[in-house]
Amino acid sequence: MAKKKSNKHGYDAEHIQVLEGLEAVRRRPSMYIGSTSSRGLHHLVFEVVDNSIDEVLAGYCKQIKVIINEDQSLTVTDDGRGIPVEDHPQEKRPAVEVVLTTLHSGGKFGNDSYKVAGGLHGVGVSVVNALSSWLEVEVYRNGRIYKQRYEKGAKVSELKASDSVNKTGTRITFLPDGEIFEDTTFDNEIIIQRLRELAFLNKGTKIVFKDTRSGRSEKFKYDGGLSEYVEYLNQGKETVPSKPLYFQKSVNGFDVELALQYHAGYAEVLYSYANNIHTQEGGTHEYGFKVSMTRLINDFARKIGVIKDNQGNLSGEDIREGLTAVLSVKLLDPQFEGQTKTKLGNSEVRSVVDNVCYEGVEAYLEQNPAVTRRIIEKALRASRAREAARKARELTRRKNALEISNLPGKLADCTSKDPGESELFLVEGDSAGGSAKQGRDRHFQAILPLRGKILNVEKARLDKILANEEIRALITALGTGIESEFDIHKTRYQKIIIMTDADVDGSHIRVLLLTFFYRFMPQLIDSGFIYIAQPPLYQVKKGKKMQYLFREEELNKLLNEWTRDGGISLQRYKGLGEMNPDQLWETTMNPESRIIKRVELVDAMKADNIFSVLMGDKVEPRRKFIEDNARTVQNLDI
Ligand code: 0RA
Repeated sequence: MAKKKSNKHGYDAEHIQVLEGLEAVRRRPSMYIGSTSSRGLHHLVFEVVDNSIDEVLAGYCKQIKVIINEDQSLTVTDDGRGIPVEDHPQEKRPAVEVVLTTLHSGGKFGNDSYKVAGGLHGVGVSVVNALSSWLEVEVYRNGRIYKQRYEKGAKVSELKASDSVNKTGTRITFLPDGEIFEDTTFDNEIIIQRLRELAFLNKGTKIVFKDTRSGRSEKFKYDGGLSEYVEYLNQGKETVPSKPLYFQKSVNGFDVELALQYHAGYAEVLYSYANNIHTQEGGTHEYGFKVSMTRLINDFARKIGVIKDNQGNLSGEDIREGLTAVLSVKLLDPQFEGQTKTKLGNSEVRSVVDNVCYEGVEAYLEQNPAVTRRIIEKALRASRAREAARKARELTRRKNALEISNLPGKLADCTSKDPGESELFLVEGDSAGGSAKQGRDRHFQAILPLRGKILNVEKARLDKILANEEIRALITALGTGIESEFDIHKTRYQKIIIMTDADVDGSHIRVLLLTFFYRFMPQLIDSGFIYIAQPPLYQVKKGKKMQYLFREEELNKLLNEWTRDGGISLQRYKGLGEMNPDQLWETTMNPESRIIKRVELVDAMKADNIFSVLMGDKVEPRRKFIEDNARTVQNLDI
């Protein structure tokens, strides 16, 4: 104390310095917490919580409680060691006071455990103190409760020991300063989301949330850690394998934790963290994981002969399609780089993650050949689809795609070049296509036969639709281009008529085509250019009399009328192919006698929905749909 003389106001030089430090925080808060908007406000919460998480990482804290109080203040309680209350050796005042009033003082205590630090976090609780109207700290330590109060960062009471207590920990309550923040109301969702994430990232830690304003409370505790995180991200999806793969290993002072699981969809979800900070920009740990997975799956695919010697590798993207993975590393001195300081820079981390991932996943795959096959086959499908989609895009982008010379070979075009009178029939099957070509009026009717089974049991997806040869022929025949390049003025036909059989395959093709139009060329539907042909279900003959029936209920009526005289012949058309060219013309194509149904947007939306059921992840709804519709296919109104 001899060196530091108190001045007449009772402050020593050091105290003034401290206040100047926190005064700087109050003058330019955004420098320390990014902004004074809601984001900045919640940074205060996370700063305090992160300090408790540091106690978790040091191995001393099992439970954290976050409570929003009725007066809009917020309390964070932990059962860690408690902020030291002993006098700080250099500063000669309680360490807790130093922590709360000195910028970046946390590190001064030099404990060598992992710390949440990086981005905007890690500025220290003193910043929270500086930006609060008031802050109260309670420390449970040495069997006593210690309390102190601050206002706008300055202490208004000395640290006092009070009652005895049989626990350790820290409780910090603060009220954000209304002079600093645009709005001081805490948002439940923002806080809950981060607390849940922290609970996943620090397995076994119990994190409790309570909002006394609304009464809402939540409890997060995940003994499975990242494994439960991946299950959470994949909930409701079909997954392979049924439990996520999970690995945790400490190597050379790094802690690596990894969980992964495939799902039946196509999205890649990869969350990576370093010291509990979400590394949105990735970095060395993420890179190590990706490289490792790509090498491993390719090695395996070659080993089991799915990729041959003369074939190229699967790409990382293909391998990660439908993969959900969470990767978390903890290390002593994380370097954060990049635009938003969320890219891990430590180069040593790459090979450590690579090794942990390779060894762990390899061992699993070796013991589970069936799962391995499914994963590799999924990657192969992704690879084929990606390649086909690329070709399809190239094809539809080609400038001269409109020129007749580039029209698909299967198209029997009409001679008219006036879109207003031109019709394009999309006909299921080559045999019906042949009849339609013979039966049509070639002046204004064009025929594009579509192979019966456009849809196979494989899951169709958007790029798969685009990769389909028949669909590509259709795009070229229409001449409009697709998606952003779509131009309705370029359509070569203003009537596009879907002509399919009245059975399950026919309805599948109809659903696929309508889904395609709905997703890629909705303007055609809006403009009323899409139609569905209505071929007859029966031909009824008696002597010289003949009639086609288009609806099931017409049959009984007609039979009742005609049977009285006897000698009736009845033909049921199961497919378009059963009609000769003249019959097809007369019943289904001749504008004078045919019935065609204009497709409304709602029809297409229904189809799109059915498409999702048919092609979606879940087997059960798909089976149900097919069973239901196999029986009542005539009533299918799309
Ligand atoms: C400095 C040193 C030690 C613990 C803490 C700070 C600490 C800070 C916070 C903030 C919220 N909860 C906290 N818990 C602990 C180490 C203490 C020791 O060595 O005993």
